[in-house]
Amino acid sequence: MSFLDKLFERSSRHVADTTSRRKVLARLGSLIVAGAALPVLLPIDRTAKALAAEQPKMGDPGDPTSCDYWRNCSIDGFLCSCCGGSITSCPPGTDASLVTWIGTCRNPADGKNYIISYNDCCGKHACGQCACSRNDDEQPLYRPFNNNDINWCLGAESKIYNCTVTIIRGVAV
Ligand code: ABN
Repeated sequence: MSFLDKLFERSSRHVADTTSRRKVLARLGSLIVAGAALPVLLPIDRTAKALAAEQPKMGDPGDPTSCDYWRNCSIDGFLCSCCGGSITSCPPGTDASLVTWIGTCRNPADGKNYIISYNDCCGKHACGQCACSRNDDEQPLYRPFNNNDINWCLGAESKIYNCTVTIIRGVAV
């Protein structure tokens, strides 16, 4: 075989090797897998998404500093929105308890029942503002798992109760 024949054969084989359908598909597959993994692996700030999920789609009517506000249907405590925090965030210097009282409240804007957790904020003396005691579906204290007159900070690092936030956990079905 002449030198030129060999050269052409080798370069044709190289082109065939690197552009085969199988290779192109394999590369395409790798790109798709890598593309799907990127949003999971990168440190993307998802706070906005979490907050959007936390807000009921059809509105959130009422005054969050009032005991009559719909999310407060089963609360027993001081509203953090009157204590330097908000309905969903603890005041500076306090941390939310992980164990909580759970209630189900009807949002008048869309007529749906939402599961609400009443997390106590712990670490500073009792706020003393906007004391609310609505207690829908509450049971007497001798049934402690169905009673909300409990300091949930007892399960937190600091046992000192400051106020309570009301966080939407989902729609009740
Ligand atoms: N969960 C609110 C609370 C805190 C301390 C004592 C009673 C109720």
